[in-house]
Amino acid sequence: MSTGNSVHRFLDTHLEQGRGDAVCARTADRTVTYRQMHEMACRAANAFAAAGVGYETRVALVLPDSPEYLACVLGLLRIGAVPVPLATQLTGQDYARVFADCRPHLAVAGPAQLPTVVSAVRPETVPGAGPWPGAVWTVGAGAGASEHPRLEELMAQAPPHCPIRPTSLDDTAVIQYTSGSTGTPRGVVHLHRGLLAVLRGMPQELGLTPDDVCFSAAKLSFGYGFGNSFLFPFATGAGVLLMPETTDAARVLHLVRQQRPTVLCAVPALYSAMLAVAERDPSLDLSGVRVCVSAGEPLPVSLADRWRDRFGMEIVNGLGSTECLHIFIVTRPGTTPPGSSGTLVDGYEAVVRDDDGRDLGPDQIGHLWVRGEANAARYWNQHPKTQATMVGGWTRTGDQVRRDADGVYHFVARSDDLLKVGGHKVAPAEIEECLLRHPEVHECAVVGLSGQHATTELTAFVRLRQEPDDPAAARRRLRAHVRENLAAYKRPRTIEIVEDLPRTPTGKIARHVLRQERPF
Ligand code: 3SK
Repeated sequence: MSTGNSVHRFLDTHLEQGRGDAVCARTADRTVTYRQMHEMACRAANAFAAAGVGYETRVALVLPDSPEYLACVLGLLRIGAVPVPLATQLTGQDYARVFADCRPHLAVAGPAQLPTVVSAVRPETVPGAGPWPGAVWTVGAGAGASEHPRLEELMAQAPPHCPIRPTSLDDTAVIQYTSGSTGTPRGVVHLHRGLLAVLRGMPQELGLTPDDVCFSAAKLSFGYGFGNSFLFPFATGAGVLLMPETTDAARVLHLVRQQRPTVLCAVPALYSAMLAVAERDPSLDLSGVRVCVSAGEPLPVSLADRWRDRFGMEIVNGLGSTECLHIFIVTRPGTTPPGSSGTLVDGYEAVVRDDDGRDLGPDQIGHLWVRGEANAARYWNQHPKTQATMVGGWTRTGDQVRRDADGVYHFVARSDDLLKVGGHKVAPAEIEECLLRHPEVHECAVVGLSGQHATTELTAFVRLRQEPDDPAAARRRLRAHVRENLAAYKRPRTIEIVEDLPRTPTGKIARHVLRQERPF
């Protein structure tokens, strides 16, 4: 046990080393120094402890990115508790499933998320819901907020100092939720040792210094954003710019121009949307940004080229996963070939294996396995899945790649049918199940097609029980159904009503046929 062996310790170190007045976090209208963040984290830690949060206690965070979010994460780590960051756009059913899985003692919900989170705790709104979390706190003021303790008030009443409770490197630090191939959310358990180990890689790769200001359009609830907006800047003593609002290209560009971050991290779909804005506004410049990072889904070469032509900057393209905590393979602009995924990040090893786990040679396509101290210890509550995925220190990434003779990796596809849309993992099976619950639907298949600017868009091919008199009206009914039952990022962009679905010789739906654009 030691008090010095995890990331939250960096906060105290910055103060001890005279960096208390440096900017830690800022938003469009607020600046928080490292000293202020230290006090906020201590107050949050004391408020959580007073509510019965202790070692290993899980606390769900359903919050927009904000200094309070970081204070919650740091406060929980300070007392040996476990933050469970969750996406803000899930449905009540989704939250109920995650709560039943990780049994958080408490949830802290943003004002916009509060009604949905509360619905997930009430059996009368979500059957089978509860009894976790035992209480829901909120921040700010929103609908129903008066019934729920407010984080700011609890922090204001709590003492401003809180000693770090010792934890071991092998204690659980954070549980990050990701969708599995069936759509069932899986908790990825990261240890304190992993949070430290990941710092050997991307911060050096990006050359981060205390003068940097990192801005991640990917949110803290996504492993990519958790590294970009928390682990990396905190470890370095850099600043972080946080955007509480829903990700939107115009807003991101506005903040970049107003706040002048030096590092910009986003998913390809957002780079594409930002380019569309920039193409309408020739005066738009991003001159303060020295490095742009893309991850979450493959970066189309044409998009990377257009970005370079417009802004004079190569996008650094990363391949990563929640299970490996962050990016493990990354491009080096000017060195790695265009369109490749790049080479290994420090601290990670990789092998390419066939279906039977045998190592493959150069240029052979196979499954990518990655090893590194940053890798997750296990899935929460899912021992068989852990055993299948994390074997002898190696993690199956679920990616199909080939490594060329120079050791450069080339991404081919996801090994299973999981799709990545705007940085989110999306399981077609979950969307299909939802559509199949509609009385008019006979069968359906959901695939990812390349949309505008070569990003992935969900398309549902639906065979109805009866030929509709008015296909447009039928599509509208299906749209309303998915809107009611699925989080926004899981809703198909296109619903095609078809007479039949193509099949393989064994009778399975031939998804590869559906993936060829507009086959009917
Ligand atoms: O690409 C991803 O899915 C990812 C997940 C977590 C952390 C970092 C990355 C790039």
